[in-house]
Amino acid sequence: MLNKLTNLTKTNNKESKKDIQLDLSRIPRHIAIIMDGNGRWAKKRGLPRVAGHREGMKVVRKVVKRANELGVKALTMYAFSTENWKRPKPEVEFIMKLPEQFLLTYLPELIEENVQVRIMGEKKGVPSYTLKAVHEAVERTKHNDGLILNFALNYGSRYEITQAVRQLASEIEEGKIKSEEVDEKLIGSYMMSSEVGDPELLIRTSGEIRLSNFMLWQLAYTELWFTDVYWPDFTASDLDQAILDYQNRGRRFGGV
Ligand code: V0D
Repeated sequence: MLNKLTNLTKTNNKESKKDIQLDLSRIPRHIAIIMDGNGRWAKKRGLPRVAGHREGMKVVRKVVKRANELGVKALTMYAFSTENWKRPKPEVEFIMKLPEQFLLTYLPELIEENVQVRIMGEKKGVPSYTLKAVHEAVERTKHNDGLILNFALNYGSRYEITQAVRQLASEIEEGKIKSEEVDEKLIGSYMMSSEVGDPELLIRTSGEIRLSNFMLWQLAYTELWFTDVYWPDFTASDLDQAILDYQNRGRRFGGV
């Protein structure tokens, strides 16, 4: 039986054009993305690092649009890690204003496209103006039922696991749960991403081949895809390529 196929045109360096075929019946439901290389992108152009973060925000918008067209159900984007506080204060302050910018510019489009904004991470330490913007995005899209756009903000995976263990331990102490009842499913339900489930595909841009404390529990069975492209240069066709590679891996190793 043939699955539905889509023809996409991929353009490389404005010269070579290559058709890529995506199987629309096998699109990953949940894609997680480590949006790395914004600062390096800016430096390469002689711009301040924050210019890269601003450009990176525009790419979030483009990727959401493409993912939505392809029928992806959830995107988890690593926006700010618990380690990112070590950066220079002005850079952190700039980044913390991006959610507000993002809303002002893109919220109407996101609502029109039926996107639901969600957040995962530790609220403590995040400026109130950032939380206000994020809260507004979540509130104003909570009645939508399309693509879930889940931002990991002040997120660290070991911290998340620690919280889950602490919560579980206290419920065991209180006698609400028996230790024998603790299994993988139960542990998973204590993770911040429990609503969106595990990603089938992880994308990391900018050439680093590591997970950097991102979704360690959830990535157990995930296909990992790395590219040298800096996040501000990432395009819809890079997303298509990542999904195509994911589908080809499935064909090699999956059941017949
Ligand atoms: C900077 C590249 C959108 C990565 C993308 C506060 C680093 C741009 C948001 C955003 C960031 C978050 C929540 C929300 C609406 C928008 C965002 C941060 C960084 C950290 F409800 N882009 N973006 N948040 N960058």
